Amino acid sequence: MKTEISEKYFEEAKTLMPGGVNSPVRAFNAVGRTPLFIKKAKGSKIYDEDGNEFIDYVCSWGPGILGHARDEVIEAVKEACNYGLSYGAPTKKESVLAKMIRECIPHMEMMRMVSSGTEATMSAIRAARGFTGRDMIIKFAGCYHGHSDGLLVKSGSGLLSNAAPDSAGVPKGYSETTLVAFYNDEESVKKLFEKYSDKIACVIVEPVAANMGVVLPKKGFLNFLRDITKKYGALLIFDEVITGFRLSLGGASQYFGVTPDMTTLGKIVGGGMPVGVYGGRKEIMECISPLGKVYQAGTLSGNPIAMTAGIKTLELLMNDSGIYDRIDKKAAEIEKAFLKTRLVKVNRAGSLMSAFFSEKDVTDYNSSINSDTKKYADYFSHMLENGIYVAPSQFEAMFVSDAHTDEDIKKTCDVILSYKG
Ligand code: HOZ
Repeated sequence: MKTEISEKYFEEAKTLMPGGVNSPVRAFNAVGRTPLFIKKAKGSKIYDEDGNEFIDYVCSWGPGILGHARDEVIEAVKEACNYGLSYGAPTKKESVLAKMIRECIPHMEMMRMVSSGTEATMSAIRAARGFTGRDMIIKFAGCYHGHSDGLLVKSGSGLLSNAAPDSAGVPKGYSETTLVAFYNDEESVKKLFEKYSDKIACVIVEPVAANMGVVLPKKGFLNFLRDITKKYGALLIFDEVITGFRLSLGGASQYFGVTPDMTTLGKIVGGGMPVGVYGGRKEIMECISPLGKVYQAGTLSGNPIAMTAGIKTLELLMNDSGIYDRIDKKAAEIEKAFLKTRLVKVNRAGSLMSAFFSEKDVTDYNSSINSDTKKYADYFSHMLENGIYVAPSQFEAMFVSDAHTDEDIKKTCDVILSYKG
């Protein structure tokens, strides 16, 4: 596989951006390789600057549920560009997208559009604090909710690959109000509520953890979170930046039948453009300025081009009753191939999955971080050298899209089965 051009571009990028990238995991540090510089993408494939072609299972870290550059989305975006790129003023499109979201996720009675998942979770927490008048929050070790100060405590994603789950540069005061519990461990949550009962504003959780690799909630865990937050007057926030519109039209809350007070969205809801959304019960969202006293704003919030990509993407999902079954079946084929190798444990929810190089089942933070990341790096190289692009870290998810063809899936399974460890 030729990589000269990517290598040359990376050398230059390193002189301009920290680590040569604008988001750490992209640097391929966790797999000990030089990142590929991508030239274009279409359907299930991405193409790098050296002319290599790959079947892509990163899918832009989740947004690409329809595959890359789906014609209808591209046409809608092109058309919208003719009318200007940004106004910093209300548009009809914001309400169109908001109504579609509310139709799919009815508990998001009122919402705000922002420009990233990080902004959505940060703002949801501020709303929860403003609404409850309490300061403390509970998050789970290994769950990643973007890079705002108070959430970079025992975090997942790139922080796990660097084996440094807490970021430098976060003042103590910020992290002191963040309490850390363990995913799938009810006792750890109970203890925090017993100790800080009326000080806890909210529990924020990825209903399917997908930033320590994919870890599924144990039966009853999400219901337990629903009950205990209610009991103590705290809000439950589902961070569905990854699972929203991925597991079902109603996301994880529909998939598992648990209704949180607030939900955050990103990735798919922007159809490949920078969009985040936070929302929930009307009485909570009425705390947001200019109605209420919780401030949050953004020049590019509700950007018309981003709204257009989101609307078209959701329209395609909502008008296609078979899509979730199709992507589930494709992912199940890949899961079967992984299991046949007997080299990995697989966790999967619909089209979202991880293969862990672990002897034991991966059910929580500790079993995830004890996976063999060296073996993962070796598997990553095997896949890449054979034309399959998977996440460059054990702790990121694999995403299957509707654009993956039967032929793609067969090739992917063959490459997995040819890996001998
Ligand atoms: N934190 C993102 C995945 N969980 C990575 C985003 C990116 O590098 O684009």
